[in-house]
Amino acid sequence: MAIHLISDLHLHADSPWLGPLFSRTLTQWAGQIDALYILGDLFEYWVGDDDDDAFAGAMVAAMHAFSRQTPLYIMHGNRDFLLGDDFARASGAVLLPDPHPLHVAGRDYLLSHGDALCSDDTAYQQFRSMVRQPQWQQAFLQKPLAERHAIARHIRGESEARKQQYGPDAISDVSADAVAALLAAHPGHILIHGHTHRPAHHQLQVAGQPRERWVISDWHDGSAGYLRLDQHGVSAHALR
Ligand code: LP5
Ligand code: MN
Repeated sequence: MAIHLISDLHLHADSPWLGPLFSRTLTQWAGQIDALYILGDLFEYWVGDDDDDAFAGAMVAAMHAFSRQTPLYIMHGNRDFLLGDDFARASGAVLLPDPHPLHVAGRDYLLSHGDALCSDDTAYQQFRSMVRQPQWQQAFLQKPLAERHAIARHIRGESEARKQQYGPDAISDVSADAVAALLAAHPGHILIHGHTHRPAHHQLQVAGQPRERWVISDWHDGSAGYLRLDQHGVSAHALR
């Protein structure tokens, strides 16, 4: 039994390596593993399943080919929370709720994108609760595609500027309290998430019990990675 997990690829057409590495990896893994889980932010941003962008179409086609051989699961990230049922049909991927429990080879895991755990980032959490409302999403999806792209690019710019301003630490990591609360609600589960771009294996204590939190690597500057779950537990690997 072997499950692979990836997260935070942020696929976009302007990168010479991201799309090709993703397609190549799918071809390599198809039929070789029991399932692939994508824990959010597969795309740089997603403005609706009706987007006719050729690059996104090619990525969706590669996923569809993969999913004919191997189960494919995907969770929303903060960049691609608008992935919907039409995307799921076209890609063959099953959309998962966040968090999602998973049992592999005798161990219990809890999968999440990770943005909901960044509870000290109150501006982001406000933004998140707005854009995750079905009525807000319906209204946004009714706007013309060009306008949606313009809004998404604007918010991306704001987000990058904000990160420059605040620097790398502070609020962009998960809050210890939010992690403890989630683990306390799921006794015995090993937490796996992405989003923070701080790949690591954390061992912590919650309510006097030893617990574990794995953070999946993002794909950036030509470097990429994944986690593997098998009979030995969790292991981190590089991709090329
Ligand atoms: O993504 P990243 O790593 O840069 O930072 C995230 C948080 N930022 C985001 C925003 C995404 O980058 C862009 C999302 C694009 C979605 C496209 C479709 C829908 C567009 C709808 C837009 C209204 O998630 C960042 C966190 C960081 O992770 C670390 O956790 O800090 O959060 C922010 O930067 C907070 C936001 O910047 C708050 C923005 C409020 C602006 C609200 C304007 C509403 C305009 C409405 C126009 C119709
Ligand atoms: Mn994210």
